[in-house]
Amino acid sequence: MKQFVFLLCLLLAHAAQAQTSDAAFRQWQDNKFSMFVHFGLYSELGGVWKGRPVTEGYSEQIMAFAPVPKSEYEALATHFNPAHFNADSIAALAKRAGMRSVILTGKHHDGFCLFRTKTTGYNLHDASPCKRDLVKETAEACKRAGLNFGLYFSLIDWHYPYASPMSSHNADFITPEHHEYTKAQLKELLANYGPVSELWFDMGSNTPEQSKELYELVHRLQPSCMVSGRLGNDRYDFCVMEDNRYPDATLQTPWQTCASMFDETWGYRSWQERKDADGKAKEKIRALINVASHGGNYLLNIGPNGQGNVVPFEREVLENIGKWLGRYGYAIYGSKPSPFNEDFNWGTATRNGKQLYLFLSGSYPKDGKITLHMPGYTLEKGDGKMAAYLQYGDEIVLTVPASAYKDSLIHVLTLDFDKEIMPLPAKETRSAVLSAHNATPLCSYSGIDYYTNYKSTVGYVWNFNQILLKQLDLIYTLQEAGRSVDLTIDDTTYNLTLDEGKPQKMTPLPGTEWGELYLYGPEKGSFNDSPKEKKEWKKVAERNGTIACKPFESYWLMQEVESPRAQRIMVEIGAGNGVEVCVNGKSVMKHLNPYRCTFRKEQVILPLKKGSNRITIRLYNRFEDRLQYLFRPAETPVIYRKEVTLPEMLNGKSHTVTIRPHNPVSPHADAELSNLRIRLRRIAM
Ligand code: H79
Repeated sequence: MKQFVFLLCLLLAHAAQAQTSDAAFRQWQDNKFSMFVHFGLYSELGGVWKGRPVTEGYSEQIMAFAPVPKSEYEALATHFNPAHFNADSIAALAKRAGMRSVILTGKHHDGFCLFRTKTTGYNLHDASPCKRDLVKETAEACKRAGLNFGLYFSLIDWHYPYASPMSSHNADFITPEHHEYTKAQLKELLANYGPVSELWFDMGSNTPEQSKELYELVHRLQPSCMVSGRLGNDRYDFCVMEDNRYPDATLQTPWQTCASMFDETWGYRSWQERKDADGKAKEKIRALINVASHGGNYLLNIGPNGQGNVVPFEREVLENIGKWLGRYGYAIYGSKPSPFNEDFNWGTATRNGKQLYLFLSGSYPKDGKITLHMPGYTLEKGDGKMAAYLQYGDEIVLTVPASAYKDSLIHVLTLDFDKEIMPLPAKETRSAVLSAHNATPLCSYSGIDYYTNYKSTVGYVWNFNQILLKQLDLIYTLQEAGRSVDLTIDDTTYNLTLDEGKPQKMTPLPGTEWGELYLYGPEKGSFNDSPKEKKEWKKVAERNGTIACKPFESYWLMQEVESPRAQRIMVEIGAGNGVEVCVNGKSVMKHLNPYRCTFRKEQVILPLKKGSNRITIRLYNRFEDRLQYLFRPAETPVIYRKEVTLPEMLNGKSHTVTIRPHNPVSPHADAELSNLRIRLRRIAM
């Protein structure tokens, strides 16, 4: 058979889309901790309408949840006078809290602008007796205080007459008129207030063209302004988790968690039960540690009242956090994420140069011991008093007294090593076949809008031991054929095209038995929700069909397959806006389909174990009123093999291999490489 040996070309790395400079990324990532300020007409109502506390929804959205008639809500502007809103004292509070930037709600969903604008009279300067521009005041106060200044900007607008009507989900389509209105306001915001460190777009559901246009507009006017994930369609500089959510992994791209003091509201709520500020501060310090240890930025909100006063409880919480940062901020600022690939019960870590910082933010380890696996590192010094340190080969063992955890303060231990600490290798793969299933995924967050935003897999990394490495095979399906990938072996990146190499049939083993197909649903939710075990399965007669389905709803298919041995089988899956496949409870593939794609069929390889296997498929619908599905064994199960010969033999035992799409349209989009496998050839000695 003809041998396909491919010459490998060295890749010159360059970004697929013109993006913000590296310096802007670094500066933004160095913020670590920032202040969000939710302030607007809603602050005046403080979560109360006509004497009744509005318990539904967030208080900044009281107009929707009370509901408040539009004319009555807008009339609030005529006597809104936040005389106590003092931008300098807010900036001073941010500084005391150890925050590095302030992000103010320039315009929230209600459409009321805190800035003077020519686009509408519905702004604090022109509609209210105070005639102020709080964007200007805050931008200037931040400048004076040496803080970065950023703007929150809602992409939906309940005032603008030509926008989509108010909905229950806020992820509304943006009309062409509204898009123009947004552009006009952004031009003012980016021209009139000096440097804007980030534009925190929120909600709405842009088309890819709308997201692209706004992204480019921002960067044309202020190249260093970082754009938030909620602009959608993977057009953003930093990922944003859902409100008050935290990722469980270090991401490959800059990211942020935005959090409110209480999950229930961002805007001022007069009747909020606040209780203990020390406990709240500790909760938020833990959150900040969690975020920093995963390499993110933490944006913590305050909601001043209608007069513009900061709520004393919120002030106290921030000052408490500031005190903690005064003592232990060195372990947060300038830090890099934890070098470990796992989360621990005892707490977590960050690193900076040769120093490792351990945060005792979890629960006291049963035997008082913290064990760190750090091959190749020598501990030079552990900071005295609080713990005893010992090194046994690759293991570092700390003995920590219970008192270190009982203290009201969360303590940090510093360990000095002989050299700069790098991310430790991902778990070692012992198999000679590298696949999505034994890889460590490289993650980002990808999404069209708020409800589709999910943890994506942008690449895979493997570590393995092999003394001599010269040849490997890439094995893939028709699904990946034609794609261009970057394969990094140790420190060298090769750009390869997955062309149709050697085809090979992939027939299921005799004795593989397919059960009936079952369906469950519909169920509302975000695409990021973790798969739950469904119970009320209903048999479906057809392997392909169409079901009525509302936006934001998912259906699940369930298939049991009996396998005589462990094997991989190829199946065909058809779904609409998004799809996730789990085998025996483990997610093996998850991605959104191109924008508003109503049906997409793909080949997927599934790893089965010996005996009975349960395959569940989530069919996610964001936009349509029906959902077309397909699930069956692949009709032509063919895989392709491409032989790769390295320019020279690699010696040394331990290797790292990374695979990513070449020049992806967005650094956040899923790699869609879950079928790909890499077989390492043994070299005959
Ligand atoms: O400005 C804050 C929120 O008003 C805004 N984002 C943060 C930063 C936001 N607007 N819409 N959403 C977030 C989507 C959230 C929807 C839900 Fe809910 C949160 C659904 C359930 C909880 C809204 C609030 C509906 C019920 C409570």
